[in-house]
Amino acid sequence: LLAGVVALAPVAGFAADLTIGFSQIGSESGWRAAETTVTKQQAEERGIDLKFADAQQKQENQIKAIRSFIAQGVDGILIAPVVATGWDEVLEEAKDADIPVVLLDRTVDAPEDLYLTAVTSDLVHEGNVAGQWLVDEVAGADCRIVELQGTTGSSPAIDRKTGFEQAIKGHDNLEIVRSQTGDFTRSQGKVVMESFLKAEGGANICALYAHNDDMAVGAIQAIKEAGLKPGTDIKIVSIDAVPDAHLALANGEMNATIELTPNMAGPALDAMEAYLADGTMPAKWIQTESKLYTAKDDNQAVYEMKKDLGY
Ligand code: GZL
Repeated sequence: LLAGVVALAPVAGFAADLTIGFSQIGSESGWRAAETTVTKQQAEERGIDLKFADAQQKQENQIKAIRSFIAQGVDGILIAPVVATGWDEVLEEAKDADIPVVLLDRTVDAPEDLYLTAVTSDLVHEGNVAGQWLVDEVAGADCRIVELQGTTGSSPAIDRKTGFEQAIKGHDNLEIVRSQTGDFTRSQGKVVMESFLKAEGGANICALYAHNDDMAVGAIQAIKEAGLKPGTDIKIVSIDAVPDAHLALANGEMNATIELTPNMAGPALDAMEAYLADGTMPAKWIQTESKLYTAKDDNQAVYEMKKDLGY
C-alpha cells in the first residue's frame, strides 16, 4: 500500500519579500511630496518591492493603477484616495483577488470590509483646532474670514471645513464670507486669494483659513502683491506644518498651522505585514497625531529639522 503522503515540512523562518502597489494622488503639495519620500523609505527599510503610481490628481488614473496592481498579483495595495466617492467597484475587485488595501491620509465612502484600515489624522479635529485658534486670537472682535478649501470632494476638504465651522459656531463675531477650493496647490491658492481680495477689498478681510500650507503660501504672495501684510493685516491659519510654513511663521507672515505627519506609510505597512503574515486584523482607523504650531514656537529650528525630509 502506498505510504501516506509525506507532508512537506513548511519552510520556516523567512518572510518572502512583499510586493506592494502604491497609488499616490500626485505631488500637488509639499506635504504630498514628503509622504511619497517617506513611503519609499519605509518600504526600503522593510525590504518591500514598492510599485509606485502617480495619478496626477485624477481618480481614473488611480483606478487604472489599482487594476494594474491587481493584474500583477501584488501582495497588498496602498491608496491615497484623491476623492471620497467612486471606489466601491475597484475595491471589490481587490477584495475578490484577496489583495488587502490600506488607505493613506484620506478616507473613502465605501463599506469598511473593502479595506484593511485607514491611516489618517483626525481631519475634523484639525479644523476644530484651526477654528478655536482664531476664536481665541480675535478675542471677540469682528472678523470676516475667507476660506481656501482643499480638493473638492476629498475627505480633508469636507472634514476640515466641518471642524472649523463647528469651532466658530456660536461666535457671531466670526463669519466666513468667501469659501472656494484652491485644490491644495500654491498656484490655485494664489489665484483664488487674488479673487477674494478683489471681491471683498483687502481691508475687509480679517483672516484666511487655508486647508493646507501650500494654498496659504500662495495666498501670502497674493496678499503681499495687494500691498497688505500677511500675518498682520490678514491673520493666516493653515494645516500641514510643512517647512515653508515654519519659515512663514518665523517671518510673521503666517500665524498658526497644524502639523500633519508625512509618515502614514509606517503604520500602514506594519498593519499590512502583520495581516499578510498571520491574518492579524488592525483597527479600521489608525489615527496620527496633530500638533498646533504658532509664531511663539521655535520655527526656525523646526524648519531646519524638517527641510531635509523630502518636502
Ligand atoms: C490630508 C492630506 C492633504 C494635505 C495636503 O490628510 O490628504 O492632501 O493636507 C495634501 O497638503 O494635498
